[in-house]
Amino acid sequence: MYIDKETDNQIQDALIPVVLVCLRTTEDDEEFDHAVNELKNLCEACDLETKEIITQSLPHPDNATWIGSGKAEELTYVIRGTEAEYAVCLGNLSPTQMKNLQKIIGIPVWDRTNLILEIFSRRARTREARLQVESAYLHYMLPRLTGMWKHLGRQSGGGGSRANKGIGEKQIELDRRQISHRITELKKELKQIELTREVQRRGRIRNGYPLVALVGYTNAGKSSLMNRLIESSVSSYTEDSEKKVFEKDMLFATLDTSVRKIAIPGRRPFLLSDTVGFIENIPHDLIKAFRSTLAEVKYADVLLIVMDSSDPHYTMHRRITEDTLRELDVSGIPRIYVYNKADIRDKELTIKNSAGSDSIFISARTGYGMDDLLDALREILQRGSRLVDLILPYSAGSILSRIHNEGEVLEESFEPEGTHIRALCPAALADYLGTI
Ligand SMILES: Nc1nc2c(ncn2[C@@H]2O[C@H](COP(=O)(O)OP(=O)(O)OP(=O)(O)O)[C@@H](O)[C@H]2O)c(=O)[nH]1
Ligand SMILES: [Mg+2]
Repeated sequence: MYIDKETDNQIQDALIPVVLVCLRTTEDDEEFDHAVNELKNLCEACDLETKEIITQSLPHPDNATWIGSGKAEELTYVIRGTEAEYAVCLGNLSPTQMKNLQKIIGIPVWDRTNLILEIFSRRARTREARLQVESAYLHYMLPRLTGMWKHLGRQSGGGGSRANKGIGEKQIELDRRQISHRITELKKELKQIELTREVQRRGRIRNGYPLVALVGYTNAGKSSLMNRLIESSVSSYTEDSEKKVFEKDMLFATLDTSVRKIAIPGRRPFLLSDTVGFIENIPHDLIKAFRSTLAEVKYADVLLIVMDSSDPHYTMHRRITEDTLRELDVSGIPRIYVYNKADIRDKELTIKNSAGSDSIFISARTGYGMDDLLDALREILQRGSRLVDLILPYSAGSILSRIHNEGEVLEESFEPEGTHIRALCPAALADYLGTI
């Protein structure tokens, strides 16, 4: 459920006991174990304590109750024994399955989408992220309103008489209208925010910095890599280089897009964006809601696909990341595959990166492989760049700073006639310098 500030505080005080209900439709043990483990981690990220895991193997989910009515009865005993307050399901349930299962077991049922929405609603910090999550949550709620007002009938003592049923239905209709109205409002407000972002983005393009985007599975170490690069950055180049981003061993630590300027001595400055992590079967409404946040990725010059190379499932994570990128329609952007956490994978760090490869092993924690990564980045950004060698009069300060911003300065000396500069510049800048 979407939780407001007040409830959020109450929940954070204590862990809530839950039972995981895992429907197994796959033969593959490893795939299933990975999914169950991930569900447990998602619960943890939401302050829910797993008391018991119930598994049901079926070729297809049961239309009425998702796990079948026999298993649902069995679940009620487990719930009684564990005092679980929620049943968290591995999978997504239809509104009917959710309603029926809830009726049998007598406690609220959360499916995976619900759980992810809950985490997102707690983590969202910026106005945009909050509105996006609210919009995704309302879309999720709309078809699930039926049955929510049953208690109205019961409270007025009618026990299902026609008149009392009417109260609930009227309330649902009212809610539905209110929710639809709110969705329209949110859409408008988000559109406005998106326009502002677009203006900021264009401003950045005018500044000429290349944009590098960090993408990858949640918890791979994207924010840690960003912080490591911020640390190596020269703070005098930019005020916001000190602003580190939030990193934590937790699924979906990052929800908001942050962009920082990275200016490492001897290298061409670039903008780096950190974005929300991906996960398998990410709820569709959520992808839709976060599309504008992820638009940053669309405008990137290079994508750094970050993976936790110490996780046995990193190839699966890479596939999921690539599938999500395909959905975002960013197939033409050059990529570097960044195998992070090399310090766990190989404690001695004997892995060597080969020059020219698009797969780089690094450790955001120890700093291992950072130069190799920056070299790989330089190589991609230099494609199409040209060497410019000229003397600029001292009055041309703005052109000089443009070369510093957009190009990579190889040599700079101060002569009586002006600044002698040798730099690798992107084609557009080199063309412009040719005309002055
Ligand atoms: N040992 C080790 N741990 C790392 C490394 N990089 C990141 N971590 C840890 O991995 C956890 C997740 O790191 P984050 O940087 O928050 O991961 P993220 O990809 O930004 O995750 P989301 O924002 O949730 O998508 C944190 O506990 C980090 O300290 C590394 O190179 N080595
Ligand atoms: Mg992060």
